[in-house]
Amino acid sequence: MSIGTVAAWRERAARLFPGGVNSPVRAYRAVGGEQPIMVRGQAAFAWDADGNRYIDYVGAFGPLMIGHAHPAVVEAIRTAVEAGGPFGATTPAEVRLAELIRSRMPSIERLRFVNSGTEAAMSALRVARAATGRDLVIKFEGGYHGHADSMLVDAGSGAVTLSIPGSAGVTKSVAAETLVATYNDLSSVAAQLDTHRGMVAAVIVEPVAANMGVVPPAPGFLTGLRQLTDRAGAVLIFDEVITGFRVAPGGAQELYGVTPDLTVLGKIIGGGLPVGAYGGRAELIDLVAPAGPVYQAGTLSGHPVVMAAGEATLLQLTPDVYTAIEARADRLQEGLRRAGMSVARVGSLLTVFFRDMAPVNFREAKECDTLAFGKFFHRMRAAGVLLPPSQFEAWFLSTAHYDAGIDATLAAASS
Ligand code: HOZ
Repeated sequence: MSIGTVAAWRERAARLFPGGVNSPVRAYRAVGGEQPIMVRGQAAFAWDADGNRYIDYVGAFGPLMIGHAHPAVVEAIRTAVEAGGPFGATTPAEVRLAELIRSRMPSIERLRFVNSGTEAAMSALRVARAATGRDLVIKFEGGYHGHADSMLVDAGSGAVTLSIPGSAGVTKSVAAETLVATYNDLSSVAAQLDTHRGMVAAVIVEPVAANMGVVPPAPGFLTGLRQLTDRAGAVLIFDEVITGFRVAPGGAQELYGVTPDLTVLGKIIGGGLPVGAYGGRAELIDLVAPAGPVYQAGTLSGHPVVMAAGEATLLQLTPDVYTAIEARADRLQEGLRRAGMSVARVGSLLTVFFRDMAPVNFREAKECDTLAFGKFFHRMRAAGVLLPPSQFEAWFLSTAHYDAGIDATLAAASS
């Protein structure tokens, strides 16, 4: 059976989906040119419908930390599919994955699985509002927490890529309940908390900003957030959808030694299948129905196939894996720097910024030369290296990005 060409599939997709895609960044609007149509992935490689092979740094925007089609994940999925379900009932798979998550991220005493990071962030905010009896939340300019209405205010990721950081369709009253602070600037958070004393339910933050490109937290920033939220009686929510189980076995909260009240998860815990989770202190999570009055539900939540894929993935992520992947990420970073580029990296997440210095906040990130990024992107693509198609997304390394792939990437970048 012919699989058809990239051009043919692209044309069919264009007739069906807005912008030809089912999520905006992949439409390539930020880099120009046309989106690829992908048909296969194996380890660190992905192939398009014309048979072109790429070293893949998109990594499905994060979840594929052990690469495409890892045999352990494929086997776990096959076994789970053959066992039937979902059942509209609890299964051992979700209990096992939850126990695994809790053992690596001890701040998560209890949790609830959902189907996406968006749902997880939205639900965590609902819990924070219920717990505090307050309406306002603080997020950071350029921070991305999915597409729930209240989070599409000065948002990063595709929203900044497409210059729509505040979405049409979000009511003024909802947007007004979201206050915005500057990442890496504690005084901006303190000012919002002072101005709205006793009214802020939560501060939600990506502990490593990764949707304005990768911007690491300045020393003391996360600790400062912990102190400020404690003082204000607000809930501190870490959105670890990207950093969870990636930057360290216990996520950014382990790496930086700061414990949030609630954590939002996604990506890796589904092994590449759709998933999300929110968890944290027991008394907060026990506000969720049916234990408590915060309603949140999902027919497919805790889907046994997704849980099996997530468990198989996390079981592969032993401590030595982090050492190996970081050594390669470091080599990539150093090579790119030697080629004259500004690179920010935390663990196996990195971004090449087209700016003299890697940015420390969203204002600086927006100063990047996005046209130069577009040219670089296409040069790399022509050399068989597929990067996330926006200056404002992270590159994701996997355990399958071996030295030969890093060498080929560096050769392409320096050509
Ligand atoms: N939120 C995703 C990246 N951070 C979007 C990816 C896409 O549009 O496909």
